[in-house]
Amino acid sequence: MPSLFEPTQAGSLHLANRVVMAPLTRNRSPRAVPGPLAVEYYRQRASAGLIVTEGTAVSQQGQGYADVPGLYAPEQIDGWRKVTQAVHAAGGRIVPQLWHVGRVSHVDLQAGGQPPVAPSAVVAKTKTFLVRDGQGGFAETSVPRALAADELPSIVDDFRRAARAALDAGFDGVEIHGANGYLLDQFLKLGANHRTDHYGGSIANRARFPLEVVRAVAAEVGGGRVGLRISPVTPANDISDPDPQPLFEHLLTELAPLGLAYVHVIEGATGGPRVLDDRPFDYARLKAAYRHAGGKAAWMVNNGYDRALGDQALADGADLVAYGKHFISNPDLVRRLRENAPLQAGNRATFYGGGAEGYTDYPALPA
Ligand code: 8OZ
Repeated sequence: MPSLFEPTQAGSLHLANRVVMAPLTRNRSPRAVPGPLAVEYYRQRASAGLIVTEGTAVSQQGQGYADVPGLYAPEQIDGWRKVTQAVHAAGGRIVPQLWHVGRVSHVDLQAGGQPPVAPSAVVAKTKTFLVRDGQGGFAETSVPRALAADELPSIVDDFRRAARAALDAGFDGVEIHGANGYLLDQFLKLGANHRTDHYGGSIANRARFPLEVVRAVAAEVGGGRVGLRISPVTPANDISDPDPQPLFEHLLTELAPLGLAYVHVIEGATGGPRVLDDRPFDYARLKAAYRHAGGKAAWMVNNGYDRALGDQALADGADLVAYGKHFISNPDLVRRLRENAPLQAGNRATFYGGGAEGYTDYPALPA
């Protein structure tokens, strides 16, 4: 039986173990530049088989929260280079999560106070987090404007350029954020996509823009360096679809020939229940459809995993297990899982924003 603590290959990525640090928004990058604290934070967690960074905006338009990092300006790339060097020096592997929030944003974060962009002008009933006059707080997302079809190539290009910038910054590859009700998920799902052009309506049309993004990024950096995160049924950020099973089977079937590094699947409600009675989904069937189409990417599972559930997932055929919140408060999570050592609890008050407290001050077990 495969072990969480054995090396494995995911596309072009050689990983020391199967424990992945999931992407975690931490809001500690003023001016979208990751600084010395981020270097320390990621270095401390380098024993993960793979680190997926916090969501990292591919453009200013893709920003939706205060103090989230980017990968579109030279000083951001320089900041990330110090992170990747520290993680590599500690023996780890790291990819950034490339992110465009779409409608989950606020006019205050957009150039010239413009509305955020989305497939359709439908507001998300969710909140974002802003800092105004040094004070952080939640705010309703702004009403978005619908993107014209001829604007989409420039967003595809933002993802492509951010992927190139990621390799320039020393990352081992990239993860594309296709989950949690952000831009790609907004195109996929009927709750946010009311378009009547060839980017809306049928499953093939709704998958068109996400597929264009993944194909462009794979063409830029090689499919074996690209992961895609999806969340077929999450209600996060007010997203919904009446029939996600054929939608995601189509998406992954189309992606099968690209030779991706991994497919990262959030099971159930992000950070919440793994099974939703009103939103059933057959993940094994999705994976079988992908494999049937020739897809060879590592299958990464996420949401609410502990040691026992992780062992079970590998026994059931998963290749990688992504742990989120546990990595916030346990920098040496791999060792703790291996030794069945107690896990430290995290302080929610310091999850989003702030400085070293609750970020780089969780201790590892003594050597
Ligand atoms: C928590 C807070 C803000 C953003 C996601 C990027 O859900 C996020 C996120 C999580 O994917």
